[in-house]
Amino acid sequence: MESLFYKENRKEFIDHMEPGEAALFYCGESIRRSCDEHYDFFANRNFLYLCGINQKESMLLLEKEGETYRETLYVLEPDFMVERWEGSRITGSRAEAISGVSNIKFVKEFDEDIKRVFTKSGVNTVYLDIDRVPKQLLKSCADRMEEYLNQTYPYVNIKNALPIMRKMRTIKKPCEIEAMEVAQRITKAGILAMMKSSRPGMYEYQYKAEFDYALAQENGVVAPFSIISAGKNNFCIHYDSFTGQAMDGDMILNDVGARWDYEVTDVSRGWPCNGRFSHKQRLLYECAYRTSEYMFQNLKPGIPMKEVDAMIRKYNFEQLKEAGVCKSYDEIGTYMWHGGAHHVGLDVHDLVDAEGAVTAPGMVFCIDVGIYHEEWGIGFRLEDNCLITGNGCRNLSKDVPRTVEEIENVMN
Ligand SMILES: [Mn+2]
Repeated sequence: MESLFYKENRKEFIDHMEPGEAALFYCGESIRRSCDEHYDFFANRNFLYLCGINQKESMLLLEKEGETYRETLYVLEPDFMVERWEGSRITGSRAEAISGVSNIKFVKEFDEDIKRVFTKSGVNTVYLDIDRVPKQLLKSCADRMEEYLNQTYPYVNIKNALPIMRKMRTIKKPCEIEAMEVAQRITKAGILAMMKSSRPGMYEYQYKAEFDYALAQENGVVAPFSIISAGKNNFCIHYDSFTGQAMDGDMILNDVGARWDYEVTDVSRGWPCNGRFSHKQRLLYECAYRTSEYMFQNLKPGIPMKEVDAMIRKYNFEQLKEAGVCKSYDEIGTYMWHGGAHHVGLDVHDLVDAEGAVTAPGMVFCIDVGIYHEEWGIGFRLEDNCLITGNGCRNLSKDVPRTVEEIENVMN
């Protein structure tokens, strides 16, 4: 992304602030796993959205004073010995070029600055990005700052930045769509590699290796998440062990994506490992395909998101009824196990304001039609990424083989 994207995002957040308010965002820290090992660092997505800096312990401070505002980005100071082990830290000039923030400081200067903000500058309210989920064990940097402020500056009012961030991230900017389109092309290469190498006897980890290899050929892209399963393992929705073997007659399910410029895709395809749909596989697959097509023909701005999910369910029920699989709508839960529409963006289940939302141009969400027929041993999902446009919608993942014919042609 260009720095202008981040600048505009910060401006948009600042427009929500009143004079005398500040906002603080954290990139996050590296979490210890065991002994001297750490989990892979994963930058806070709201922080990334506001400044594009993917470097642990970075912080962004926004202060609104009258009609003007001040932006300060804190990055870790150079440390020759640490960098010898962990790699080089971002420099001030690089951080400025990426984020468009001109006031770059070191993390060690932060404590003094915070004192100034809450004692001398007259700031009485601070926004923190607080996203607590049930059973959350670890306190985030924002949680700890909230506690610190409550103890040290009890007169400071704390507001949650999360609802504003959710709103902002709901509508994608053109550069985000462009990044997603690159990610779609890479995802397609990965899925094609799996389809082309597919054969009975192949292990799930071999499919995954094909997918990962194809992604790596595209500028070293690493899959952000992958669900790849065969046969009965398809009945575990978030299966993650990659140990099963595809036997002749099994369906392969893959629910995968690629990340480009931090934007992800989320695409699912199902296919017979032997390259030919059986009668029952085709019957079920075509129900899902017709449902998906129906959605892409009918989605447009102005539809409540709740309705989108209901449309998928109802239409797919009609298809399954016609196929003789499902008699009454009460039974649909036997074959459809999950919702069919979640937003994608910086996160795969994107942080957006979906509750009560209505489709609008620039929204990107999955149309995910899953059918699970345990008695027949057939489970798969057909999941594409839908961009709402000015008067309709566009399937961003349409180039990944979707019809029975397209899939069989690729595989044979
Ligand atoms: Mn998915």
